[in-house]
Amino acid sequence: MRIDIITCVPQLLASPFDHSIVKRAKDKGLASINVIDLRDYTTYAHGQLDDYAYGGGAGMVLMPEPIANCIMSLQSERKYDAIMYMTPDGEQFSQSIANRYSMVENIMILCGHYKGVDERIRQKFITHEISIGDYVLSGGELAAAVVADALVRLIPNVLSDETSALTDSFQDGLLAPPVYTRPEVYEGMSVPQVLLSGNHKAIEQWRNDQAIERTKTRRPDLYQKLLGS
Ligand code: 6GU
Repeated sequence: MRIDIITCVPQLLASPFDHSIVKRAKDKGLASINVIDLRDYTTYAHGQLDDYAYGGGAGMVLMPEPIANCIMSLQSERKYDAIMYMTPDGEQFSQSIANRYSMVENIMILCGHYKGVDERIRQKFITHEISIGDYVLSGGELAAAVVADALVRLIPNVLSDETSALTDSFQDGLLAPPVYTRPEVYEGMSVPQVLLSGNHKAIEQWRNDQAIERTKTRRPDLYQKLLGS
């Protein structure tokens, strides 16, 4: 999978993909993530990318031409399966959206900044507008990093058995059960006996019970959805 992220603040994405699972996916040749500096595509003097909003009011808007130049230049190189725009008024990102895109070849992600991008760019190019939650970030960059990370770890062969996505929270609609490692007793708190029993069936049962209990108490909304499905 190739993910191209277009931003006017590439420094914000300097290193999030150079560590851990995403780094390993890149090293294995299963993913490539490219950060593209919008300033390289500006058509205005002094690298200007934004301007005042028509109609007035606070905040700058990213102008359409540099973004269009950038998107069309990338499109001339390859076909994109999706062109996403990160925006708080987009569809809320979820594990099911991540699953849907984890199989595709090429994804472009456009990051807004300030008051966002000119509406006409959204109309002309964007296939999916995505938010990562109901709070406001300074720009789409950190949200794009969230989306890229969630997608890359789902690419086949990125995760090993030990890190399997199948046991992730949300993958089966449930929160993950609690986990423990050494020591067996920490600050007077013992690891649940069943996990030391070697009884794989009992362990599986306990984890499933815990996952259901956690979901019921912490995310009653998710639990109701499961009951309905
Ligand atoms: Cl995608 N962008 C911004 N600026 N803020 C957000 C967001 C995106 N998702 C949640 N808040």
